[in-house]
Amino acid sequence: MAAPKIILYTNHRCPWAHRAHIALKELGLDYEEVIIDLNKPREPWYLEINPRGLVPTISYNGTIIPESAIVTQLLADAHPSHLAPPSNTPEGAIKRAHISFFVDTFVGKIWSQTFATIRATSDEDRNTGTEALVAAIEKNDLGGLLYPPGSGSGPFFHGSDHITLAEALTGSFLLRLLSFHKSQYGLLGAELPTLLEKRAPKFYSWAQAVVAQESVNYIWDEEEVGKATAAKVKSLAKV
Ligand SMILES: N[C@@H](CCC(=O)N[C@@H](CS)C(=O)NCC(=O)O)C(=O)O
Repeated sequence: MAAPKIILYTNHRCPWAHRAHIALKELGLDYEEVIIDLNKPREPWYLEINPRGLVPTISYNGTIIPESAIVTQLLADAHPSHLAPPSNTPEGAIKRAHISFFVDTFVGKIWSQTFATIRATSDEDRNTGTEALVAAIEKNDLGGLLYPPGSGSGPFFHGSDHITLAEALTGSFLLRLLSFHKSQYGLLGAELPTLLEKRAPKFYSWAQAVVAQESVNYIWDEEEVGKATAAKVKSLAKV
């Protein structure tokens, strides 16, 4: 198969766009990136490409596809790999369903609580939110979803030795979840690592393994994103 011509419209500070970068790197696909400045209104040429004005959008051999989960899924489908098995066998379809449920749980229950906590305007609310975040990881049994009985012995989803679509769709959020408690950002409670280690050890060691992968962290600039996020939260609190 000829290498596809890929253009990714993106911004490295965006965790949703970051999903596509992880998949592209894992699949070893070359791509051109066009950085969209999110600090100013979208220009008409980009609104023609994506009327929602959001990143990411991909141009795959000239076909335009928006929305991070759809872009990432397209890449995994078009380039069969370790990310996800083909869906045309019952086993492959079931594995994909497990990945989808895990990602749905992560985004709906864990990231949503993380995002709410990041926007807290007092230390008290931040600490309450951090506790609720760890409680959500426990209650939704993220450890059990990651490593059900019969899993392999690797560190990734279902004990895989390498990153899967589950990690491609969650890794960018894990980078934030594992760094925003640091005092220079102050976006999550400082005790988060201790709480995770004690109450969600499987989730915590999985998350640490994920963020250590080059495919996950090659576009990540912690200081830039942490400081920009802290500044944004502060400006929103003043409104
Ligand atoms: N559901 C979208 C969310 C993408 C999204 O919210 N992107 C943000 C940046 S992180 C964006 O483009 N915001 C531009 C704006 O709101 O003006 C996806 O998964 O692709």
